[in-house]
Amino acid sequence: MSEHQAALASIPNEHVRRWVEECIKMCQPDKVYVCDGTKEERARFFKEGCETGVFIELNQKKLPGCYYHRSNPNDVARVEHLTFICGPTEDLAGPTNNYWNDKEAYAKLKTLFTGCMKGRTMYVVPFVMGPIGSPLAKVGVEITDSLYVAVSMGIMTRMGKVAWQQLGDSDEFTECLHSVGDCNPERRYICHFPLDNRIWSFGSGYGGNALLGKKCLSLRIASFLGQQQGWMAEHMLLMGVEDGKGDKNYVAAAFPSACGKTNFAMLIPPQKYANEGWKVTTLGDDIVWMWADENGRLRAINPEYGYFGVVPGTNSRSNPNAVKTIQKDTIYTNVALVPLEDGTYDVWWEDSDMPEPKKAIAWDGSEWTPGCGKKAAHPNSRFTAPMHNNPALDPAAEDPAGVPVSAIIFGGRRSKTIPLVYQAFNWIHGVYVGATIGSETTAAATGQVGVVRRDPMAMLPFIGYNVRDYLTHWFKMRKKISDPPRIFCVNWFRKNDQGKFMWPGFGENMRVLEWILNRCKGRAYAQETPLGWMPRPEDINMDGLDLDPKTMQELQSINADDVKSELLSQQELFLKLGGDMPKEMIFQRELLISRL
Ligand code: GTP
Ligand code: SPV
Ligand code: MN
Repeated sequence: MSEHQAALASIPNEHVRRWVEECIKMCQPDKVYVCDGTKEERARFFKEGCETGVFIELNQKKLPGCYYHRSNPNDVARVEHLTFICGPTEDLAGPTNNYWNDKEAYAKLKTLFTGCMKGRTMYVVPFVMGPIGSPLAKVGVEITDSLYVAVSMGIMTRMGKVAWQQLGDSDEFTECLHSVGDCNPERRYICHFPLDNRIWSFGSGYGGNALLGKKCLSLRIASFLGQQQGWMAEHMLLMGVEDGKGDKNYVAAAFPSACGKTNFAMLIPPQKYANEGWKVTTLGDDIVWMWADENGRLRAINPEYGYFGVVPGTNSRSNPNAVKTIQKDTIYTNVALVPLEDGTYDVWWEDSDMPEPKKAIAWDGSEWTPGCGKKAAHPNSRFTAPMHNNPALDPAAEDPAGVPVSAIIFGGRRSKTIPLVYQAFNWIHGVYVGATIGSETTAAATGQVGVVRRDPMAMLPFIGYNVRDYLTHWFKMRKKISDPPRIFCVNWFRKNDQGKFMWPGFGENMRVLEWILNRCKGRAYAQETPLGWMPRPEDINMDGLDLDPKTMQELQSINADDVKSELLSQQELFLKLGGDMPKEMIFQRELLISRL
């Protein structure tokens, strides 16, 4: 126990110390280690991890500082059916979350956590979400028995001593308790206690279930705090756009998991735009916290410090900035390993720049050869990379004051019905548009892939409280903002009858972004449609893009029958909320019906 005492004594905050002491008693680790966030510590962690099989070192000439990690094949995505909002009343969780009575949840999880770290090391990981000194920055402390989690938290957050400085003597920190346990899906629970500012996660070592600063703290707990305190936590990217004439604007966009946030945030404008001086810079690729400043401007920060991005499909045509970002100091999880002649390893995935290897080790550890009928990389394989690796990082990415937001974009993955782009008539209509977004499910969460579901603001799995209060909060935010951002809806994923994407996407999305920004400035033309304001095909700049005008017309077409079916499928959300649906939502729905 004396070693444990020494670790405890090194924790400068007495509230954290007391909590860690309780967790030691419950989890009974062999060792306790308090992370300091230094480079030396990270090097030690990787060395240790390579010795114990947590990490595999990649070829350090080609990929300096890069390591491979494989999670359990039963544990490669978020588990929404095992994710709970816990509290004294079911009303806290609302109709879109799994609810668990807090007393029962604590009781059940205590039985699992008791003794779960015997023979293991407990890592105590202090971290800050948000730029240091930002009015919204939040401190969390994660206790985990996973070395992979401790290392990843060091990339994804501002981790170590800096968190003790930010916290001082305060007791305002999120308690994040995590154990991989025996990684059995039957004993896997991701529990949030918003009223206690506490997260207990057991039985998973995968990203969103285990890196508790990310979805658990920065979206579920933060969205609850935001509602209480008058700010917003959203599943959004944040980007800067310069137009070459000295004008710079910031855009936030919410797309569901694996629907294009990282790619859009790192967009490189097509040649024609680059020639004119257009430039896109990244502030964040997954999470945004927003508040109204003293002048009534909506300002935004990215609480994270790194990117946990989808690997398959990442190449120098789709996302050159991401390719550059993951050349050093990156963890690759669940891609394929390629043994090299000198005994070292490279990585490979579907749609990468590298030619298909003759032989590889697939994401699940099995042998892989071309044409063997299975994927080499898991569709939800990920990179974990420091944001400072991004050559297009925005200079304001660490500004505690954040950036003003000119436009908010909602989007989904829709092979049918939804046009390329339209603008909401106003904030209230925009909230309705965001709230009724539908999207085809992806491999980022376990379960069926490709089924359309309602995903309000791309936050369905991440709203940490009642969706009724969440939507009301969106409507209410309008009163705090003097000149609200304009709101848009986009869909990069519409397909033709042959099942091919009609829109080239990626860098070419710049053309849609230009129209969006011009609309914000009152400079671009739009026509009124039942859905909202839409560009005519000639209002989207097509210089240098070889796209049939007919395709463009199809991309923007609205079929009244399809929109009626869409209205009917929105019913799913309305029925779930029943009498709790905010009246603004009902009015907007009626208005849309009458426009049709
Ligand atoms: P999370 O990290 O899960 O929140 O995902 P994300 O929203 O950041 O998605 P990401 O940018 O990683 O993209 C997911 C998938 O969508 C990748 O396979 C991309 O290749 C694909 N994708 C992204 N943008 C586009 C686009 O403009 N057009 C098409 N057709 N596919 C895209
Ligand atoms: C997502 O699923 O939206 C992600 C990955 O960004 S995870 O961190 O697992 O949530
Ligand atoms: Mn995400």
